[in-house]
Amino acid sequence: MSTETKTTCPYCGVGCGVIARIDDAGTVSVRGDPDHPANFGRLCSKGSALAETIDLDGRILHPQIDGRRADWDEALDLVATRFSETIAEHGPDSVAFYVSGQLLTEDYYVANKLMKGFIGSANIDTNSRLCMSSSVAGHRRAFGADTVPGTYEDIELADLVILTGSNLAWCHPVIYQRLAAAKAARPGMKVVVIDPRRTMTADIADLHLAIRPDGDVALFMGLLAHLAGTAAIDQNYIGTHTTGFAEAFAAASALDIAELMELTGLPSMQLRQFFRLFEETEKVVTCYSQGVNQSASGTDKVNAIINCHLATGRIGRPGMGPFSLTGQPNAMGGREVGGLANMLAAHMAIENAEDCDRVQRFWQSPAIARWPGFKAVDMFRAVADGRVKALWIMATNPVVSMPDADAVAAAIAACPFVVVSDVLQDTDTTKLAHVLLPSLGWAEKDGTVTNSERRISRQRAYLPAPGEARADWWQLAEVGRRMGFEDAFSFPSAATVFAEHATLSAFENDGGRDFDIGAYARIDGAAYDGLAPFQWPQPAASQVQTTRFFADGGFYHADRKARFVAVNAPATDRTSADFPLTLNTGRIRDQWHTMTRTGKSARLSAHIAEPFAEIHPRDAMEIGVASAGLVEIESPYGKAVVRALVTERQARGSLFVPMHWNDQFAAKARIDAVVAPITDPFSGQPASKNVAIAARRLKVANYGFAVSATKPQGLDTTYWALARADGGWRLELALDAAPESWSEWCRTHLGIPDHIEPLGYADAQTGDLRLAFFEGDRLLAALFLARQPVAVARNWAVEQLTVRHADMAKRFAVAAGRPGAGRMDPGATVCSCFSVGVNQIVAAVRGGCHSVEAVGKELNAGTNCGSCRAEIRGIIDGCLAAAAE
Ligand SMILES: Nc1nc2c(c(=O)[nH]1)N[C@H]1C(S)=C(S)[C@@H](COP(=O)(O)OP(=O)(O)OC[C@H]3O[C@@H](n4cnc5c(=O)[nH]c(N)nc54)[C@H](O)[C@@H]3O)O[C@H]1N2
Ligand SMILES: Nc1nc2c(c(=O)[nH]1)N[C@H]1C(S)=C(S)[C@@H](COP(=O)(O)OP(=O)(O)OC[C@H]3O[C@@H](n4cnc5c(=O)[nH]c(N)nc54)[C@H](O)[C@@H]3O)O[C@H]1N2
Ligand code: SF4
Ligand SMILES: [Mo]
Repeated sequence: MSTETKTTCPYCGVGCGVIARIDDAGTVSVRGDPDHPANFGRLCSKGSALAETIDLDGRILHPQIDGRRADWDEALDLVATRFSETIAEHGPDSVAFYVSGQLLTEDYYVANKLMKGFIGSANIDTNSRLCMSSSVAGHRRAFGADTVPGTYEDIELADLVILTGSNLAWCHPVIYQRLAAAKAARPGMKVVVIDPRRTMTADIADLHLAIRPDGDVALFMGLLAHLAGTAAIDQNYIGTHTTGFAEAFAAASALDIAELMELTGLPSMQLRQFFRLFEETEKVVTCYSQGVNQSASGTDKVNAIINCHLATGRIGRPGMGPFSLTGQPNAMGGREVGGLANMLAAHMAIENAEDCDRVQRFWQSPAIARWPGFKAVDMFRAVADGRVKALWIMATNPVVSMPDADAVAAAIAACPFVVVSDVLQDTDTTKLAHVLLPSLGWAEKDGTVTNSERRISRQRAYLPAPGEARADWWQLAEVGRRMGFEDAFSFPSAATVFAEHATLSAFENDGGRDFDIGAYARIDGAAYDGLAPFQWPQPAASQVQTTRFFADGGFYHADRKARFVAVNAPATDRTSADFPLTLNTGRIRDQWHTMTRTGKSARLSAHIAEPFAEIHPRDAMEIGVASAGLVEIESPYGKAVVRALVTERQARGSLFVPMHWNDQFAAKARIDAVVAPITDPFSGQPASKNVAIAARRLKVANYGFAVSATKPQGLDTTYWALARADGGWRLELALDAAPESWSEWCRTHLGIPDHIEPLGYADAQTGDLRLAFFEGDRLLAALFLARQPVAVARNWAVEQLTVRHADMAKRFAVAAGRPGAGRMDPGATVCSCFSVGVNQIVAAVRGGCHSVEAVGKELNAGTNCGSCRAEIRGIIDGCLAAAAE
C-alpha cells in the first residue's frame, strides 16, 4: 500500500512543504504540498529531485573510532569522557561545538543547552555565522531583538520589490516564482535587483544596479539622505517609535552625489531613478541575502537598509518592510534556540545577567555561560593554537565552507579530539574525525524547522533509520547524560524537546521578548505528529494567525523604540598590485553547498557539471584565457583551479566562483581555501564576496573528458572534476605529463578489467586520442583527449552509458566521439526536471518558439518546477538578438 507523508524540504530557507510518497514497490517520489503556506504546491529543481538523493550510497551506517567500527556505547562513552577530562583539566572554554543551520530545532536546542547550561561555556557556534549573523546583529541593533518583521505575502503585495545581494531565482526559487507570478498578474509592480553581476534574477528586474562590491552602505545612505527631503518621510513614525534619526541622517548626508557615484559605481541617472522609485512607492519590500550579510560591512548594510524603512514607516504593514532571506532550512530555528556563540536561548541575551539567571533557573543547570564564546572564524583559530582541545562538528563541512579553509583543515587535523556527526562517510571534514557518528538524514528524522517568514513546520520521518544511524539530538543528549547530567538530558522523544523549547520561550515572558510559542508548551506526541505549519509568535491561548511586527512600534529595546544606526561608507576596495582582482563567491541553481546530497543526483549535476569562474571578456583577454580554458586563482591564503566561463554578465575586475566544489568532486576547487578570513566587526561574519585575488591562465598540455560506468578512483591530474551521470560518472580532465599508456590509466582509474581491449585511435600529429571500452553491448568507459579543451558533446557522451551498442559501427562512433547522423547533442542541461539541453531549446527557438510558454509546449522545459524559466528566457532573447544582427 502506498503511503504519503507531509514534511518540509531540507534545503533553503523558503521552507517548502513536501509530500513524500512511497508506492507499492517501495519507490519514493516527492511533490509540493499544495496546502503549505510557503509554497502552495510549488517546488524548485532541488526540491523536485529530493527522491534522487536519499539512497544509502556513501552513508555512514555505524559509529566509528579512528576508522574502525565501534558500537554506540563505546563511541558515546569516549566522547563524554574526553570532553569531561578536557574540561576538568583545562576548563569549560577548552571545548567547543560547531553546528549548523541544517540541524532541526530539537537538535539545536539540546546542543545549546548542553554547552551553555551544563558545560558552562558559550563555545557553540554555527555555520549560520557565515550566513545570517550580520542580519542578526543588524536586527538586534535596530529592533532590540532578532525579529524578521514581514511575511512572504508582503513580497507579493508590494508595488516595489528590491532584491539586494540576492540571487533569488537560483537560491530562493519558490519565492522567486511567487514574485514572478505576482508581477505577471500586476505588471505595474516594479523589481529592482542590486548585484554586481547580472544574475538570472536580474532578468526579471525593471532596474538592475550593477553595484560596485560592497557599495551597498553608500547606496542606502544616499537613499536615506534623499528621502529626508521628500514627502515619503514619516515624521510621526520617526517621532513616536524611533530614536537616532538626526545622527543617521547627518551621517548619510555626508556623501555628495559624486562620492555616491564613486562608492557605488553607479551613474547618477540610475541612482536618481532608484531613489525616486523608493520615494514614490509606499509598498516597498527590500529583500536581502548574502551579498549583504557576507561582508566586512554586513551589519552596517543591514542597518542602512532598515534605516530607510524606519524613516518612511514602511515596516510591518502588508507589502512593506526590510526582509532578510534566510539561507538554510533552519537558520531561524537556530537563532530561536540561541545557537550562536553570542546569544542565549529563546532570544535572550547573553550579556544580560537577568536573562542568564532566568535560563539557568529554567534549566536548573549547574552553570550558565555569561560571556560570548568564539565566533566561527575565531573558534577555528582557537582550535589551531590549542586553546580548544576537543571539538564536535555537526551537520556542516567547515573544511569546504570556512574562509581560509586550508588553515581550518590544518587546525582540525591538529586538534587532539574531533567528533563529527554527519550522514556521509567521505567528506573533506569527516576524514579528519577521531569519532565519526552516523546521523539520521532527511526522510529519516523528526523535528521542526523555521523558515524565513518565522513559520515553524515539521520535518517528518518516512523512511526507517539506516544501519545504526541516530538523531543528532539523541547523540547530544546521550553525551550529556554520560557527562553526569542524567535528568536534564533524558528526553524520550523529539516532541519532548520541542515542548521544553516552547515552555522556555514563554517562561517569565511578559511580552518583553518577541519569540514566544507558549501555545505549544504542553504539546504531546500526537499533537506534535500532526503539527500544522504556524508562524511565531504564538503565546499561550493565542490563535494561529498571520503575524507581522512593528507597524505600531513595539520594538524590543527597553524603551520599546527602534534605533536608527548612523553608518559610514566603508573602504571597499581590497585589491593591490599583487592581487588586483576581486573574487565573489556564491551559489548555482542545482547544487546545495558542499554537494553531499545534490551531488548524488545526475539530473542536478547535469546543469553545471564542473567548477568555474565567471570572467568578464576584457579581464579574460588580459589574463589570456578563453572560455573553457583553465584559470588558477590565488590569494595569500591559497589557490584553486577552475574552468573559465567568459561572460558579460560578470562585472569587470571581478570573478565569480561557486562555493560548492570540494576535494570529493574536483582536484583543487575548494574556493574557500582562497577566501581571506576577514570578518564584519559586529557580527563576525566572513566577507566571502569581496576577496583580493590574482588570476592567471593555467597552461596544460592535454585536456580530457571521460564517461565511466564506475566511479573514477585515485585521480591525480592537474585538474579533474567529477559529476554523477545517469549510468555512471562524467569526468573532466587536464594535465601536463601524459601517462605512459592511457589504456593502463583507464584500467587503474576507471576500473576497466584487464581482459577488455579498447577501441579507438590516437593521432600523434594533433594529439587527439579516443578510447572506448565495451563489455558486450555496454559501454564501460570512454576517454577523449586533445591539446585543446575537448569539444565532444557531453550529454551525448553521457547517454552512451545507458544505451545498448549492439552494432559495431555505433561503437566506433562512440570511440570517435561523434553523435551519429541525425542525432543532435542536447547540450548542457537547462531544465533538470525534463533533462532538456540548451541545443534543444535553441533549435526550438529557431523553429519559431519565441516565448518561454512556447518552448514549454514544444519540449516540456520549464513546465514543472520552473527554476529554469529565467534561463530559457535568456536563451530565447540571445537567439532572437543574434538573429536580428
Ligand atoms: N541553489 C542553491 N540555493 C541555495 C543554497 C545553495 O547552496 N544552492 N544555499 C542556501 C543558503 S545557506 C543561502 S545563505 C542562500 C544564499 O542566497 P543568495 O545570497 O541569494 O546567494 P549567493 O549566491 O551567495 O549571493 C547572492 C548574490 O550576492 C551578490 N553580491 C556579491 N557581492 C555583493 C555586494 O557587495 N552587494 C550586493 N548587493 N550584492 C553582492 C553575488 O553576486 C550573488 O549573485 O541560498 C540558499 N539557497
Ligand atoms: N566562499 C564562500 N563560502 C561560504 C559561503 C559563500 O557564499 N561563499 N556561504 C556560507 C554559507 S551562507 C553557508 S550556510 C555555509 C554552508 O556550508 P556547510 O554547512 O559546510 O555545507 P553543507 O554541505 O550544507 O554541510 C552540511 C553537512 O552536513 C551533512 N548532513 C546533512 N544532513 C545532516 C543531518 O541531518 N545531520 C548531520 N549531522 N549531518 C547532516 C552533510 O552531509 C554535510 O556534510 O557555507 C558558507 N561558506
Ligand atoms: S525553494 Fe526549492 S530548495 Fe528551497 S525549500 Fe523550496 S523546494 Fe526546497
Ligand atoms: Mo547560508
